[in-house]
Amino acid sequence: MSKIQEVKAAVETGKTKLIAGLVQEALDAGHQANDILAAMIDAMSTVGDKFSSGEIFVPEMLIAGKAMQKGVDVLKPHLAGEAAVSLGKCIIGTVAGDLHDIGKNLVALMIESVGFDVIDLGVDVSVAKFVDTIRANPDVKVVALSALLTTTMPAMKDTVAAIRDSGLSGFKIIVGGAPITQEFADAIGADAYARDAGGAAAKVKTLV
Ligand code: B1M
Repeated sequence: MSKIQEVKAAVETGKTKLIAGLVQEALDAGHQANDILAAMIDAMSTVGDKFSSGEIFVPEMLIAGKAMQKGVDVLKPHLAGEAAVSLGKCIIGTVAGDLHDIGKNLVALMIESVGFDVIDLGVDVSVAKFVDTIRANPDVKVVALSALLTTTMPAMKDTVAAIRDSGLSGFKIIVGGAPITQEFADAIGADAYARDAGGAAAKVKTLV
């Protein structure tokens, strides 16, 4: 089994104690950080499929998520470049009712790496918290919303609507997450949509 396959297997089976060492070994063996990340994302898809088919349950999904996060921590310095200029502030969070943050954290990391000062509000972020944070940061340039559940897509819609209704301006809203599409982003009045973390970083640069 190659080092990268070992990393993938360790995420799938939630080897939280081993993962950091395995990721480091994969890097030392010459694997690119992006390829290691892709293998871990692939592992999470398998975990999701196993959850859907009833082969595993929430605790196993949670532990796999923890393993992935520990692996990402080792990759971080290799994924994020040093931005030469500051592009302004970006407020990011996972919308109300949604506890998924692995993808959102990757998006935050990549947005930071292209030069934004990221204010990460975490998960299950209420509409009011988004609006209050924008109000407290009048120089914010981008607001980024993540959702991983079809059941929290309405919360994303409500958040965009509340931000628009607040009358606050001078920034763009970007949305994303597994169930989100360009069509949905257009329908709820977001300014932009991105499918993945790299795409989000590239897109936000075009928004300012
Ligand atoms: Co959950 N979960 N989960 N889960 N979980 C999914 C999302 C699911 C697809 C699994 C499945 O059934 N196959 C399913 C959703 C089904 C649906 O709505 N269509 C699901 C479910 C049902 C649930 C619960 C309801 C289960 C339950 O309790 N019965 C529950 C909900 C809890 C809640 O949020 N209220 C739940 C809970 C959890 C855990 C807490 C156990 C854990 C999360 C841990 C954590 O995040 N800290 C978890 C996990 C790990 C998953 C899966 C297995 C993996 C998610 C992940 O981290 N992927 C997931 C299955 C899957 O994704 N295939 C699943 C890796 C990550 C890098 O990808 O997050 O997609 P992702 O992020 C990508 C893109 O989406 C995009 O870029 C990222 C990187 O490239 N992106 C953006 C994300 N945000 C963006 C924002 C942008 C742009 C791009 O612009 C701003």
